[in-house]
Amino acid sequence: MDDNAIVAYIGLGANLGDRRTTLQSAVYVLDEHDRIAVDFDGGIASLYETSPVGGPLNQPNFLNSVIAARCTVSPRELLDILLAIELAHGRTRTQRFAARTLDLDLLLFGGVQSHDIALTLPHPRLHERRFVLEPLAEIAGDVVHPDMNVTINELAVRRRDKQALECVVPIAGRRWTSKPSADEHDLG
Ligand code: PH2
Ligand code: MG
Ligand code: MG
Repeated sequence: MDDNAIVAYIGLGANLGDRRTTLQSAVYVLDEHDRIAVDFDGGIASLYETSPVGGPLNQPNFLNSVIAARCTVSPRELLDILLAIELAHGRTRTQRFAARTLDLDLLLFGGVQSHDIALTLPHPRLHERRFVLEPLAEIAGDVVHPDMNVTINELAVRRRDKQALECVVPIAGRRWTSKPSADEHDLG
C-alpha cells in the first residue's frame, strides 16, 4: 500500500441475522478492495455485545466493533464502498435507527474534518456512544478527536462515567475476525 495512505476508523454494527458472520464477511470484503488494507494486526478491536441505543423499542442487541484500514481512496469514495458492502449484506433502510443486518460507519478519516451534508467527519455521534468509544479506544486510544481536541481514551472515560448502566460487554477478543488456520488445526 502507498505511503500516502490515510488511516480510517470504521465502526461495525449488526443486530439482525447471523451477526458475527456478517461482520467478519464485511471486514474481508473491505480488505479485498485494491486501495484499502484492513490492519489485521493491531487494527481490530474486540467484539462487543451492546444494548440498542435509540430507535424502535424491543430491537435485538447489537454486536459492535471498530477496525482500522489504510486507504488511498477519498472519504467520499470510502463512504460509497461502505454503503455498497452494507447493501451486499442485506441492509435495507426503513426508519432511522431501525434494526439492521449491517451498519458500517466512517468514524475518523485521518484528521479530516468535514461538515458536508453527505458526510460529516469525525462521525457526529462518535463521542456520545459507548458502543463506539470502547472498541475505538482499544485500537486508537491516543488518537486526538479532530474537533474536540481530546484523545479517544479521554472521551471513553467521560462516557463510562455518564452511562455506566449502558450494556457494552466484550464477547470475543481482538482476533475475532480470523478464521482458524491449518496450523491452528494441527495443534489440535
Ligand atoms: N447503531 C445505531 C443506533 N443504536 N445501538 C447499539 N448498541 N449499537 C449500534 O451500532 C447502534 C445503536 C445507529 O446506527
Ligand atoms: Mg450507525
Ligand atoms: Mg450507518
